[in-house]
Amino acid sequence: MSFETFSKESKVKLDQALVKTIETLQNVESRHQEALKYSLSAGGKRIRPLLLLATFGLFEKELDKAMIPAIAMEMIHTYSLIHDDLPAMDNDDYRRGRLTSHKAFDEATAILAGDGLLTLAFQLLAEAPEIDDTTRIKLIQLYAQSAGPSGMISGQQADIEAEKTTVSLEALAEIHSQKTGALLTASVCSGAIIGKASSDEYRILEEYSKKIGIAFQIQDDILDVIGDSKKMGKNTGADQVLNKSTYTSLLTLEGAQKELANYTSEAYELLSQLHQDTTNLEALTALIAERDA
Ligand code: GRG
Repeated sequence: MSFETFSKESKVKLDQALVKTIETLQNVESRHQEALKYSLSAGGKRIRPLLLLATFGLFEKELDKAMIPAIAMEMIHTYSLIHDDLPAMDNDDYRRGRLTSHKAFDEATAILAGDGLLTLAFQLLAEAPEIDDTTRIKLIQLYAQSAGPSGMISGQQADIEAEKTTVSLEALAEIHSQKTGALLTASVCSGAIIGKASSDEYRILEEYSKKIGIAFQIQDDILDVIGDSKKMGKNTGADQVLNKSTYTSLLTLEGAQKELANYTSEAYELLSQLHQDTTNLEALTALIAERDA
């Protein structure tokens, strides 16, 4: 199966599963349900669930077994975007080409939508019938660690603190390995866990995921400089803070592009150490490094 077919078919399945999960929830207040559906069906590249499925696909052909962990990951990512867009954080009006949750609804509804998605992700993992209990515990641990205080939350807090000062390149990489990288790493690693990768395969894939985590952020900074089409509106938040350290501010645009190329080629090199067909992961690596939004 080509990457185009894998990606197209998987996105259709992911979109359907996300909407169906929200529509079939029991005892849900209607405005909350509407807000959950609004943010989950706003599009988005679905990079994290695709990474999870592509990694799992190295080990098994039938991808359905990994579908619930994949949508749970997308829910955690979507929660982080809803909260990141809030007035207290980045104060953004647009996300994924439409109004942010707090603009389309109101702040309280957006906060609750984020809370709902984060919690629901763990409920789905706990209930997933296709997953054996040992795998389930590993996934719950990994998702909590990557999204929580030892992962994305600390990355976000460190990013806010870094606005007050100039940070080194090493510190910047550390911040983004948590803020942006943690969920990307967890996506790849969960695909490897569900696929029962050997310890050597797991180590290679984890290292690979860290490279693409940094590559993702460098390209995000590059897009902020060369014309960011994704925001489609005012951004008064962190990315726009004067003198904020970014890959482009620390390295220049050209330097950041070189750094991106270095991380990307290291990612490809790691994939080449695997014995499986890594076409889909290679294509996702290219997508991360070359995306325009
Ligand atoms: C507020 C809990 C909390 C965490 C925020 C990840 C994060 C931490 C904030 C997101 C802000 C941001 C724009 C970070 C830059 C990288 C990033 C995560 C971009 C958005 O991810 P994409 O490009 O988005 O995968 P789509 O819409 O395609 O899913």
